[in-house]
Amino acid sequence: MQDQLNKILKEAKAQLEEARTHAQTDEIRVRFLGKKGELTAILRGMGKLSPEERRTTGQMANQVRAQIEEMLAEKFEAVKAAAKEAQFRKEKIDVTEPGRLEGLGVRHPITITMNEISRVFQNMGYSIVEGPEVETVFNNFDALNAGPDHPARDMTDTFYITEDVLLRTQTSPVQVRTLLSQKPPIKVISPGRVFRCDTPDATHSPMFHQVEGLLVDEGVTMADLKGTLDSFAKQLFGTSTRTKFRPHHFPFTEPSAEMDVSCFKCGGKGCRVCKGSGWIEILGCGMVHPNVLKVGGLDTEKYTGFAFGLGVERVAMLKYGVDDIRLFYENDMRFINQFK
Ligand code: 2NL
Repeated sequence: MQDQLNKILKEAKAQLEEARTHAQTDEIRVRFLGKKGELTAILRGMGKLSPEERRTTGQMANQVRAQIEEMLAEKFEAVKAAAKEAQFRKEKIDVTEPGRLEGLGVRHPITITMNEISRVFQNMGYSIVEGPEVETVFNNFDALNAGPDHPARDMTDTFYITEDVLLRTQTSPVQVRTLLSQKPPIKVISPGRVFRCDTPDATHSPMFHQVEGLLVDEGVTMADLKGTLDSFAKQLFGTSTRTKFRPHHFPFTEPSAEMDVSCFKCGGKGCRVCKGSGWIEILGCGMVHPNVLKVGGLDTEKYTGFAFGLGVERVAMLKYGVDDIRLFYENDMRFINQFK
């Protein structure tokens, strides 16, 4: 029986050396010390022994049990530490590793151009005003002297939402709101999106951007308009830029004009950008029509003003040499990233 106990002790020791996990160790505990375990079986069989033998065997069995318990406790500690170590290894991170660089966005070329235009006018003392893209027919047409029969009001040119509500075709309705809510001197620009019922092609898009400007005060003349817009052209396209004004027609201004700038590419000699003429058409302008000033309740004998409007896409295409307006709306990063 004592041989058997020694064998059990040796066997338990051998098996525990092999054990690697908590589960394996616990299996060994059950195998040797459990109710159906080998040591328990021996203790049960001790009834047949003489009292003398029972004492010595009992003592030895208790020692073996204590030793196995001690080995088990050590092993449980060891596998616990090993498991912790393995988890640490798995979760280890290198805090010195450099971060992954997120791709930084860039400003859209239309935003860059609109900001440049706006900054020039802000430096001349103009305030920026904004308004809704969904407008009333009154603010977009009636107030701008484009009466019920004006061709621009046509269903085929304008996105109507209802009979009285539309997507603004220019940003002038923002300035109409300004005329209705502020007293002169008025000196504002209104950059923003506008909408026209056009089929897209290289030079047309149903949505594009505009910057309009309005100045109303006592004694404003065409000379103020010309001086302001000439200064604007020199700031945007370079100090050697010359301007010329050609008569034109808009319902909201009288007289009306279009302003050309000398070609910033060839300086006026004639090239591909200016189509050989040396001049590039850049904006529409004029003296605010008295009917428009009257919408703001102004005394047209006392107050006069000038206004202008330009297409941002057109300026951006000229400045950057982009030959198709649709490139601005595809958001292909290979295109957009070139304007950083
Ligand atoms: C163009 C021409 C223009 C205006 C816009 C305007 C606004 C008010 C009163 C009078 Cl509130 N006029 N705006 C004036 C002349 C021309 O835009 O070709 N835009 C792309």
